[in-house]
Parts: sequence; C-alpha cells; structure tokens
Amino acid sequence: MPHGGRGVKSGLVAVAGRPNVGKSTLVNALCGEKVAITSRVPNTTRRRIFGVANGPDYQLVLVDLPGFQRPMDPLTERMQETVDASFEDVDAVLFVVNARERIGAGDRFVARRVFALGKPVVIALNKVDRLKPGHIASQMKAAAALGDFYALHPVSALTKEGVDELRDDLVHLLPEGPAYFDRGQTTDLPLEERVAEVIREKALQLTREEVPHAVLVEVTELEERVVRATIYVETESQKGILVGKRGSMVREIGTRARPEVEALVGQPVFLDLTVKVRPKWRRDPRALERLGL
Ligand SMILES: Nc1nc2c(ncn2[C@@H]2O[C@H](COP(=O)(O)OP(=O)(O)O)[C@@H](O)[C@H]2O)c(=O)[nH]1
Ligand SMILES: [Mg+2]
Repeated sequence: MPHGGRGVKSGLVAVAGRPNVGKSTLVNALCGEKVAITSRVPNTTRRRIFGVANGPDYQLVLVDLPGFQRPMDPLTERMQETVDASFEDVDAVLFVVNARERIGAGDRFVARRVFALGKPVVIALNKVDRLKPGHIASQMKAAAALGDFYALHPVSALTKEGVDELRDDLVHLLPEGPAYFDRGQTTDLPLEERVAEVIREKALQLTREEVPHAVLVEVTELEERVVRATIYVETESQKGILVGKRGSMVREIGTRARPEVEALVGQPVFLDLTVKVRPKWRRDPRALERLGL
C-alpha cells in the first residue's frame, strides 16, 4: 500500500554477491529483524525476498537474492533467472564480498554483471570481525578494484559493525517517493512461508552434504495453536537422516524452530513436523512454482 509524505525517500536495493558471502545476514542486520534465513550451506536463499528497513524519513527495501552462480539443475537455473530479473527495477545495488576469502574470479564474475547495470553500486566488504586491520586494508584494496563503486564499506553483518554507516549511504541513493510497504511490515513473505523458512533453516543447520539442498518445507496447517508442516527430501536415505534415531533429528529441528515460529505466530503453538520423500522435486515445475520461482 503506497503511502508516505513529502521528503520521504524510498526505493529498492538489490543485494548481489557469490553464494555464502553473508547477503541474507546483512539484509537482516540492515532491517534490524530476521527476514531471511541464513546458514553456512551455499544456496540457502532460493527465492527473492524483500527486507524492509524503515526510518523516520525513509523506507529502504532490500531485495535479498540467491547468489550469482552457474546453474546446476532446474532449481538453480530458476534461481539465477530470478536474480537476473530482479536487477531491472532497482535504484541501486549492494554488492557483498567476503573479507575472509580471496577476492577472485567468482567476485569478478558478479562484478561484471553488477557494474554493467549502470546503477550506483555500494560494495560491502563483509565478515571483517576478528580480522587484523592490515588484512582488512589489503582486502579493501582488492574490493576497490572490482569496479567504479559509489561507496565501499567494511562491515560485519554478525556484530553489526559498520552496518549503520552502510545503511546511511544506501538511503542516500534512494529517490524521493511514497513508501512501498506499511511501516510495520518488514518483509513481503506471507506468514506461512516465513514459518516454512524457519523450519528449513533448522534442518539446514543440523544436516550435512547433499541433504540440505534436498530439503523442501511446506506448511500444511497454520491454526491458532497448531502448526503442521511437511519436510520433503528426495530419497529414503535423506529421510532417514532427517528423521534420525527414533525420531531424534526431526524432534531437534522442532525444538529449535518452535521459539521462532511462536514469535512469528504471536503465541505458543504445537509444532507438528512430518518427513516425507518426494523424488526429484527439484526438477518438478509445480514444486518450483510453489517456491515462488
Ligand atoms: N564471521 C562472520 N560470519 C558471517 C557474517 N555474515 C554472515 N556470516 C556467516 O556466513 C554464512 C553465510 O551467510 P548467509 O547470510 O546465509 O550468506 P548468503 O548466502 O550470502 O545469503 C553464515 O554461516 C553466516 O552466519 C559476518 O559478518 N561475520
Ligand atoms: Mg542468502
């Protein structure tokens, strides 16, 4: 619902970068709330998510995206298409690079696309927490060589160091105009999707190797006190891992997810999780459509 007054700045900033550099963590830090799930597994973010940072005279909408990559299957192919399409309508780009790794070919691959858009680019050199000043300085130099940027900020999305300064610069780039979202709203994801994402995050954090990539969560019931969801995986052996010994793994996922689900729903809930096999869902157009891809 567009509303807002004179002198209010509002606009969209797309968040670009390789998988796992901390894009979603940084979006959460900028918004001051968890709008996107994060994990150390690459490709945690599968779809476009709007994260909204509201200030007294601005509304900064961050477009959190899957990382730039060469597609491996229909799922990652659709993810990359989402990324490409999302850059069309934005006012600026926040290009995130990882200070803890060599800035190299992967970052330059993203840089070519990002700087070709002709929009202002702000580079965030993320994960500078616990790095020595000399190391940060040399990484700043490497990041600066990526392209003709508007601003370059060393930040830590984890400790929030440098995040306020980064937000100020992004707001500066926004045009004046009415707000896109209601002031109380921090994301465009419907409640069911947010709940499903929290459950998926816990499943990703507790499993290894190919299992996280095969996880799909669907909320089947969202009532006053009861939330039911199905965790889909692609094979019986993945199901065995997610169920765990006598159900211990799925119980642990539920235990970790419940407090966040309750915060989202606004009251205590009974969280009922079921694990099912759905072979090759990553190649199933209907499953991808449900993911918003
Ligand atoms: N040390 C450190 N880790 C971070 C920081 N930002 C993100 N991470 C971690 O990096 C991993 C990937 O983060 P995520 O936001 O999911 O990356 P994305 O794939 O780019 O969205 C997670 O394990 C985060 O906790 C940071 O500023 N410092
Ligand atoms: Mg992400």
